[in-house]
Amino acid sequence: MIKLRKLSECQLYGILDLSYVDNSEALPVAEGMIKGGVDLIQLRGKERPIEELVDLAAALHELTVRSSTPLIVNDHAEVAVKIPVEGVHVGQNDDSIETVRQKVGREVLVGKSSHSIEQALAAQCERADYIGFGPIFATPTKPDYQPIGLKEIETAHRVVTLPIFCIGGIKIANLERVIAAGARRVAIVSGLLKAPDIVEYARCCKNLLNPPN
Ligand code: TZP
Repeated sequence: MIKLRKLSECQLYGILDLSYVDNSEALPVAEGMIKGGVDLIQLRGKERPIEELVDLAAALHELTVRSSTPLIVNDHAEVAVKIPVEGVHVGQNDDSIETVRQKVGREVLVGKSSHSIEQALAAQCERADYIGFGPIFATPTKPDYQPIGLKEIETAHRVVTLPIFCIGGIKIANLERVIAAGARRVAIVSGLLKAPDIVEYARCCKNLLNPPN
C-alpha cells in the first residue's frame, strides 16, 4: 500500500479549478504543481457533471499517488465512492461532514470551507480534518464573499487546532504578509493556475512557507 503525505505535513494546497484550466490541461497542470512542491491537490469543477469529474479524478489520481500527494475532490462525495481519492472538500451549503463520511463509506479526509471564526469553530466541532479559511482577500474565484482580512488569521490559529489553509486572493506578492499574520498553510487557485511558470510559482510559494535552511 502506498503511503501518502500526512495532512499535518501539508503546507501548500493547490486547487485545480476547471474554470481556469481546460480538462486537457488538468494532468500537466497537476504535474507542474507536484514538481513545484504543492503538497496536496484539489479538483474543483463547479457546475461540471459528476461523470466528468469522476473521469478526471481517475486520471489525476494515477498521477498524484505516484508522488504521495493526497487528491481531494470538491463538493461531491459521489466521486470518492467511485475513485479512491483521499478526500472530499465541502462548503457551508453542501453535505455535512458526517453525510460525506457516510456516503463515501471508507476513511477519507474531509475539509470544510469556513468564512468566519464561528464557522471555523463549527467545522472543528463537526470533526472536519482541516478547514479552508477565507477569502482572506477579495478574489474573482469566489466573487460573492466578503474578504476576512489578515487580522482574523491569528485568532483562527489560536482557537482552532485543526490544520488551517488560508485561502482567497493569495499570491506570491502578498504571501509574506499572510505568513506574518500567522498563516502556516495556504491554498491557492488563480495565483498558481495563471502563473506563466507554475513549477516556479509553486516553488517560490513553498520556499516562503518553508524556507530552506
Ligand atoms: N474559498 C475561499 S476563497 C476561494 C475559495 C475556493 C477562492 C480562492 O481562489 P484564488 O484564485 O486563490 O483567490
